[in-house]
Amino acid sequence: MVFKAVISGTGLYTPKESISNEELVESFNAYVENYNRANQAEIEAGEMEALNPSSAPFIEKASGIKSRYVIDKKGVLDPEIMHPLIPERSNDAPSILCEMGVSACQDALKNAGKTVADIDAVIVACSNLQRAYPAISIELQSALGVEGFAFDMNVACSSATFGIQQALNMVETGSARAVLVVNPEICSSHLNFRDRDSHFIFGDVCTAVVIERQETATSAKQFEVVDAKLKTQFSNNIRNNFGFLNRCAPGSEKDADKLFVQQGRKVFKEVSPMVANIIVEQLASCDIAHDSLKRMWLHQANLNMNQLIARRVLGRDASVDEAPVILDEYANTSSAGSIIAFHKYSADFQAGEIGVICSFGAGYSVGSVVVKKCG
Ligand code: CO8
Repeated sequence: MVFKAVISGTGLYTPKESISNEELVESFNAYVENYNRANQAEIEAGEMEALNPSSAPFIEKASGIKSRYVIDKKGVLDPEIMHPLIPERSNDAPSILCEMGVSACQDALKNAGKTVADIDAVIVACSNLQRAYPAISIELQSALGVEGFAFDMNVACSSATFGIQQALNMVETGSARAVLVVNPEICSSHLNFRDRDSHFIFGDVCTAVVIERQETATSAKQFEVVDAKLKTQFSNNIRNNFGFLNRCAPGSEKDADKLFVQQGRKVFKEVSPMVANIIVEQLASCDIAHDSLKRMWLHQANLNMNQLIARRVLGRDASVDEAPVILDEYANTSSAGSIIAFHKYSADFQAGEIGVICSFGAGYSVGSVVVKKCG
């Protein structure tokens, strides 16, 4: 059997607390002052390097980020702590990723006009999972009351689009009537807030997407999936070595490479043309002229990067209407970024209008999904 698949609804969970660049920089610079004071003798003797302060104008200019939502503001901003404080929960209580997922899924189901009885599968697709097993997706499936099956997957920032592609396969081949793809991202927990080059990059959020057969879809918000293209190419330029083998190399568990590390400039230079080429080739293979593209919901890592990609695709500068920006408010939320943009900026689409949801990041990985508004 081959069924046509549509994206019939999206959902968003946004944490209550947010941190401005100014607040983040104040905390970082307090840490720098404390560090330089504590190591003054060694620094003056040339035995240690002094740390440099961060700057809010630099952050906004280099990335386009103005603020980010976080699960725990107090821990992140305390110069003595500089990470979120998220207490462990008993095994009988829902995990925090599951809780975020329930909220985003309820929103997505409402927007799709569906109930849990219509869903056959749950995919949790995100950059970092809080435990090895049981799968967060199976816990979420149970919390929602979904029959059928669930699994977790991770392709870093491209997890959502890669998850959508898996859901499309399931719906099109008939192994599931409808699938929830869920992206709980607590990026603040694997960000090194003591690293000046990257302390401002990430935020926390959860998104969810309902993919179902076109014949069952009733939502006014439904988009036909015209094409989905995935591409990966190995790179060490974005890396996090946290994992279950860390304890087997005693003493290295707290090294900086057990958190997010990147060569930001290299990523920018290598990934931007790769993404633009993939979108251009995909549109050509779908016989879609670039001037009939209404919008690109791009991965939200860096504003300058998105403007460059959009310019290469369109052959001219893109307006914010053509390439909407949410990273000013949310920062980089890994796999959720392009879905937040789609969630917030797709209601004005008329039947037949076309857009591209495109994510890119660690791996490298690129996932590009061409969608057309249904009538
Ligand atoms: N304040 C003031 N100055 C600074 C700061 C700061 N905070 N940081 C750096 N500088 C200085 C540097 O020292 C440098 O000074 P100088 O020129 O004197 O040497 C100057 O500013 C320029 O530094 P950079 O070259 O590093 O700055 P860039 O212009 O390249 O901007 C960015 C840095 C914003 C990081 C940029 O390179 C970027 O955004 N690149 C793209 C990165 C990207 O897209 N990454 C995707 C990663 S996300 C992903 O795949 C998901 C991973 C899984 C999720 C992980 C969750 C935690």
